[in-house]
Amino acid sequence: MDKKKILTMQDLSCVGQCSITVALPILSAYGYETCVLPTAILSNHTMFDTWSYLDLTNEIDDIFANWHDNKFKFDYFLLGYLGKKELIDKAIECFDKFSNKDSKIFIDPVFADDGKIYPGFNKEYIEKTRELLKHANFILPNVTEVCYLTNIEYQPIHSQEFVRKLASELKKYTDATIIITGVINDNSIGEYILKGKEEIILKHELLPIKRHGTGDIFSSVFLANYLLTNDVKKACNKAALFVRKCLKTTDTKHFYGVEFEKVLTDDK
Ligand code: PXL
Repeated sequence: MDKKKILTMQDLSCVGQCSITVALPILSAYGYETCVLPTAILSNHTMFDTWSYLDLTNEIDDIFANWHDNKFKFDYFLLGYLGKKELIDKAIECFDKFSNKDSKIFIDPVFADDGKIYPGFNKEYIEKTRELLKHANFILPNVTEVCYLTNIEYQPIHSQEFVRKLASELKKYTDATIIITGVINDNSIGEYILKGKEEIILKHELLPIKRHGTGDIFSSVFLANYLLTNDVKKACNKAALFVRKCLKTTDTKHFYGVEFEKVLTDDK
């Protein structure tokens, strides 16, 4: 049988340790053939004061035509930051054209954090994201993203009742396994997972450090470990541990991301 292929579709931020520049090295280090569909080239991620943006939406039809001619299919799709609703249509087209019958779709609907929406996103994008989530097998939104997706007001402390309500509202839009990340409660950070009717609550050590790109790292490590174990709980624990190691090892002066490269060579 052919080796499995992952396709990750997200932006290429030249500087910033996020999206493709973390997904590609992480998934490759785990031994997966990882293909990329860069949706835009940014000078750096949008948490810096300024950035440039080259939109690649118009290139995608050509890329798809050649993938079609070359008969490529992908076994797993990993989506992160897309940034434009037209790209959500392209993502759905990509699943239609390049899935095989067992392909699985993992989506981190990146557009907000800490109670706030990222620059450049709006209501229409959020509406369109709900459409995208219907196609997923696994979704990994953070608490803020779920609040926007479900129209529930954000709260900084995430009680069990609050996240349970978020997940049950979100379930109206998708049959995917829901993994709500960044659940902060009782001095812990964790995930609230809803897999069918099964609820799994994971808690880990909360560090007093916050850095950009950790959500993208989480979803890549989650995917890599899910493919190894077929176990959502184990994969989440591995992803959380990886992120924690990254945060602990990152120099305090390194403000815009985490030095995940130092953790990549550790035993998987
Ligand atoms: O880490 C998420 C992300 C990815 N890509 C770009 C971003 C962000 C978050 O702000 O700006 C371009």
